[in-house]
Amino acid sequence: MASKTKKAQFDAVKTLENIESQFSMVQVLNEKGEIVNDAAMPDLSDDQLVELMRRMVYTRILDQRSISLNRQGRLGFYAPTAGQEASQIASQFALEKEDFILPGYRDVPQIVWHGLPLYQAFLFSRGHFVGNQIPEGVNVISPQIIIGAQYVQAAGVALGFKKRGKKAVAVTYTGDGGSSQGDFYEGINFAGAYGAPAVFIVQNNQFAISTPREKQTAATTIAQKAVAAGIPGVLVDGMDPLAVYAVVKEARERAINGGGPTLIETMCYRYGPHTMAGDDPTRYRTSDTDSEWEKKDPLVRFRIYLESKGLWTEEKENEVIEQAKEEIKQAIKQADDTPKQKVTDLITNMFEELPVNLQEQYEIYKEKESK
Ligand SMILES: Cc1ncc(C[n+]2csc(CCOP(=O)(O)OP(=O)(O)O)c2C)c(N)n1
Ligand SMILES: [Mg+2]
Repeated sequence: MASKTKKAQFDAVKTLENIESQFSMVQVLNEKGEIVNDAAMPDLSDDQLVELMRRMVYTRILDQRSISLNRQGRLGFYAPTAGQEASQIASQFALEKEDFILPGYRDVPQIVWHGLPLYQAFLFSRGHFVGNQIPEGVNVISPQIIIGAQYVQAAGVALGFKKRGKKAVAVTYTGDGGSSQGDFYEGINFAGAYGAPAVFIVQNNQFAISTPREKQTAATTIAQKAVAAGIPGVLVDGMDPLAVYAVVKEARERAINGGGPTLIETMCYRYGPHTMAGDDPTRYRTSDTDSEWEKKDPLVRFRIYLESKGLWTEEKENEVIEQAKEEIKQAIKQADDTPKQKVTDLITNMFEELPVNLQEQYEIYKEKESK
């Protein structure tokens, strides 16, 4: 006969033990620019290493210029990227052109390096429809503003690749805040259930606007959320370009070879404000924390490493900076030279066949705009 005082034969709390040991942070290049994990060192030629650095330096300049253009009123919506170059640029660097990127609003650099002309990224920032007209053969969609929505879309794109037998992956990005959204769980679960070739990246930059990571979830890591979806999860040093490249490359290989999706958490930091719309980071974080993270800077550690191999010099870096400034100038000019969008553009871009009421409005605006 069962006794009322019978002790439970299981201990649910025990399931939380030792999770950290399974999700210890992958690092290849430490803060001093030293290789600390030879086994995980990705197979990159000297030219590729230099190209990766060039893109990160370029992107830091693009961020600085975008902030300045925004302040001058020449750009609209802009979410700063400095501090996240290893997470963003090294992950895109591990992809092939046929892979499809579904970005969040902070992920403009990845889609530009994947082929979106820079002037169109600037037009997206201005809310101009030409910014959303992705050229044929550039496998990206416009940055998503709804937090996490791109995770569900990525699962769909990935399943499409699988059904068509295409050896390509869908790669999507969200933030630490995004990992609390329903869409995040639906996306990773669906892709896991269907073995869809997706790579889900969470850039954990420690804050969702002003909400710190500690308040986001009781989970010790975001990477461990993969377990519930039955897919592999990896925590990686998101300030280390070599480690980010290595884990994304591995996840891609697994996905195209039928191994299904992977969830990757990149531990990083955004140096700037959440967006240029006016939040003040000094209200929710200290300068001590800022400087702690600046010591981990991806450009600093990669520069030291490349210099020690004789692959990078100050002269080379200055060349890249000048080239970036010049190309950004050209791109903003091209955006300025694009005809202003009209109300009729809005209408015709939304509908293939106009409903009667819009047809009337279309005629009215066409008349007005012709003057
Ligand atoms: C569904 C939804 N809820 C709320 C918002 C408002 N919002 C914009 S950014 C943001 C924080 C997102 O933080 P995180 O996912 O960590 O990304 P980060 O901005 O740090 O890159 C919120 C709540 C939104 N855009 N969409
Ligand atoms: Mg965040």
